[in-house]
Amino acid sequence: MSDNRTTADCIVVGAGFGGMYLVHRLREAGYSVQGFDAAGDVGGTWYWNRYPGARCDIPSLLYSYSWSDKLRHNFRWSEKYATQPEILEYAQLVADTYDLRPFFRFSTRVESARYDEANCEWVVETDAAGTWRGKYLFLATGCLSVPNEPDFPGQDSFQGDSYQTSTWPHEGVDFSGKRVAVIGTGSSAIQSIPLIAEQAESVHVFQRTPNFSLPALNGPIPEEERQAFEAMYEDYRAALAAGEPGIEMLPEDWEPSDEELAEHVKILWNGGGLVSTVQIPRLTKDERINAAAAEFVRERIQDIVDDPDTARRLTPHGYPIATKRACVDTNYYQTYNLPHVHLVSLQEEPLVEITPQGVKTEAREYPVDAIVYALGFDAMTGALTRINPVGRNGLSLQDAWAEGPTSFLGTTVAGFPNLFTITGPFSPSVIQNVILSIEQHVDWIMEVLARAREAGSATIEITREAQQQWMDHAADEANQTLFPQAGSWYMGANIAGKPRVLMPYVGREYKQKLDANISEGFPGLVFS
Ligand code: N01
Repeated sequence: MSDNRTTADCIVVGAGFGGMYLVHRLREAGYSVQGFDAAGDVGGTWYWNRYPGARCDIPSLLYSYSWSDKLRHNFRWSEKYATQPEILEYAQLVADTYDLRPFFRFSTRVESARYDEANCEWVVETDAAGTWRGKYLFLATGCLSVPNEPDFPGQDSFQGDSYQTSTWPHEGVDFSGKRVAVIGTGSSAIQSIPLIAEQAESVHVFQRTPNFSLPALNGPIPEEERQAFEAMYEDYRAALAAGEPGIEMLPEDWEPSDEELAEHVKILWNGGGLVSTVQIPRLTKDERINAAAAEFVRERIQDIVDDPDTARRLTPHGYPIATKRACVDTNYYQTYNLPHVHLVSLQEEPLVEITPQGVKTEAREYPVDAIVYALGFDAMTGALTRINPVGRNGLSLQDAWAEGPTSFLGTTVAGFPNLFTITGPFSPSVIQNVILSIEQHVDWIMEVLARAREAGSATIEITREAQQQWMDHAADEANQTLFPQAGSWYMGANIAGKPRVLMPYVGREYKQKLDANISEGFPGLVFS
């Protein structure tokens, strides 16, 4: 916006799917809004993650807002799992359709925020738009938006080209004739390695922990599937609104015989993608069920990969399947059968340093022309603690979270009045379709704001007691699962020094709990 305002009712950080829906709803409700995003346009994580093969792992038809029939009818997803350019195109259509861009300043990073207790408002410092004040501050900063930066000895001396999957060059990269190293084997690497291998002269993949990856069975969406989706759409949306999964599931108390279990886990290979893991009840709770599923996937890796030694090194052990987010791939394991693709196990030969020529492990040096770092993110809390809002009594979020994050419902934090997080810690966020998580949070927030407006409240704040009750409940739910057994980014384990706690809320009926909070008059929230 080209006016000289420096105040708004609502300040929104992030122009991804969270920030866009929020800005739309706030505008509709008549608030003045100013949004900021460090990116040059809308799209959030899909603006930055442009590496080859980047796709969603939730079926595209579901990886869409449910609140707009207009968008649904005006956008035609081409494949079961959409590519990053197509998702970005969808995000741009959202911005165009609802005229959202004028409410954002792009290429503008929010660097800090402090609560001005005397005036009951947030004071936000940006790098390119000065200081802004707003009654409410919304952090729609995304769960996977702050890269885990490479920090290897010698990396600055490397004479070839270096890339990060999470900040890929917009113009793309041509690896033809190049010797390429890929460091990391999470979803980003697993999606990009087969495509990099199509171009490169050689690929060396440096793997610290083998991952479980399931075939996407991707392809164009058949017309009959599209029509079937349209036919069931209203029922599906009603199910989501009631907090139900919206897909057919086995009952949670399913107790299969060993034979039934062995038969059912085949769904991991013929179900296509992550949704198949959801269709195995108690996969992340029951050791027996999990072990059968994990063993089935291990056997498939052995079947696919020709070289027994490579197959052995690719086979995950030591943590339950789906407790690190399972990956979804197209030809990942098959790629290791190509003569120019090599797997280096960093468990067998730890990485020592990056040299001017390439990657050096304890066993040898691998000369390469390019290094792709696919090291993941400071997930779920990284973007929040980087802004590090300072709330009541000068307490910063980093200090408040020194022992681990705290939150009520994943939407608000005690000591930080009028501040809301979208898909914050202790909400399902990344454990379910994140677009759905976003909608649930924005819808709840709009109800809270309506109540504050009705009551003429200057502040909205969660009590420490209510927050603690939610945290205790989230911890109880977490402790009934196998998630704590894995060193995952869900647990903060991928970032040195980060407290270990299961950050996504893994209990059932989260939506019902949000709804109950509304219908019971927001217990725990103080409107004053
Ligand atoms: O990141 P990751 P990602 N030395 O954290 C390794 C979503 N996503 O960007 O496992 C050597 O999973 C690390 O090793 P380890 C999705 O939710 C979705 O790939 O920590 N290696 C690991 O192998 C996903 O889960 C899609 O031992 C190091 C890798 O780097 C999330 O984003 C696509 C290392 C990081 O894997 C993150 O995925 C892409 C070091 N110092 C992403 N540090 C879809 O399909 C880290 N590693 C939708």
